[in-house]
Amino acid sequence: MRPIAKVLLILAVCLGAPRIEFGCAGTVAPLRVILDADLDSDVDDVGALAMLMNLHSRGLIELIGVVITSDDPFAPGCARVLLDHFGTKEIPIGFLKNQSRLTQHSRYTRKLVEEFSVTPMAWQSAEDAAPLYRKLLADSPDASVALITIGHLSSLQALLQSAPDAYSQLTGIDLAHQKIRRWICMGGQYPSGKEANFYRPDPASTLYCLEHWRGSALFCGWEAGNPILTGGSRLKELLPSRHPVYRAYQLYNDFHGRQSWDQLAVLQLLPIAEELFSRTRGRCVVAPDGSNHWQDDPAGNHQYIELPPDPAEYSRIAEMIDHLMAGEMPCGPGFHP
Ligand SMILES: [Ca+2]
Repeated sequence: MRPIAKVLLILAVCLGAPRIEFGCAGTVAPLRVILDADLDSDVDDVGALAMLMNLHSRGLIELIGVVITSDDPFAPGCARVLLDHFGTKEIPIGFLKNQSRLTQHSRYTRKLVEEFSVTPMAWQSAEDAAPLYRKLLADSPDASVALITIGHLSSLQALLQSAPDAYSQLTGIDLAHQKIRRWICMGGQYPSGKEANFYRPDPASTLYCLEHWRGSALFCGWEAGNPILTGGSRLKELLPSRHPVYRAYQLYNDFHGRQSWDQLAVLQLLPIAEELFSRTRGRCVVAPDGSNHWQDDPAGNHQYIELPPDPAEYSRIAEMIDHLMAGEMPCGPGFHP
């Protein structure tokens, strides 16, 4: 940490002020991250990807691939626009290709492709989701990858069901468990409920992934991201207007603010999340209709996050997320994965 930042942090702590300072750079080895997103109907996927690109561009993580689990044919091209804007043309994009029907239903994906692409990326040129997963994992050291899913789990199921191939002699399940150290999942409602990522459009994939996943999993439920409002006037002021993240939020609802379900999942990469959120250990049980309920178990390998008890903290978390989406970095060791 830079001396001035350290002084500011100490001052903030001493004064009991929850104020966040921004402008710090990272110094630690990067964690490898794969994002699996349904970049289409909602805009929080854009915010989550922007946060990851911020961390990646600072060397705090290494985003090794983005898997698009969506039926929007412009979603892969939109992801390409966002990644290219941050200068990361080398990050591969996967797409769930074996779908019977694709439908353009997003308020922003096609517009971003049309407005920002020199050569628009067609969905056909994206890699197929499961082979890309296999390639990325096979190229990674054991237990080195954090997987963040912020959409439905169809592509993850395809990975888990995949057979040995040229990338790896392991089955998909064995490859995933050998390489993925942490699975952070935006999905479900806790302690019980019915949330879209789990029940729409492919609840069978949720059931399959939850039944076959043997590693640790951290769930960020609907109720956690729901009161955290970002993407409003503050983000508008932080970003230049000629920016794909600015344009996505403008097209979505013209900066009227939006819940931060997906961004909370990305925030879990940072140590500060352990200070901000409590975690309950046990097991997430999913029904065939995609609804879920929680079973407490001190030895369980599932956890779900809970917001701080004081709602005043929500605005602090929202401020943090807006700045991270806008490419800024709060000061302090809690922001280094
Ligand atoms: Ca999402």
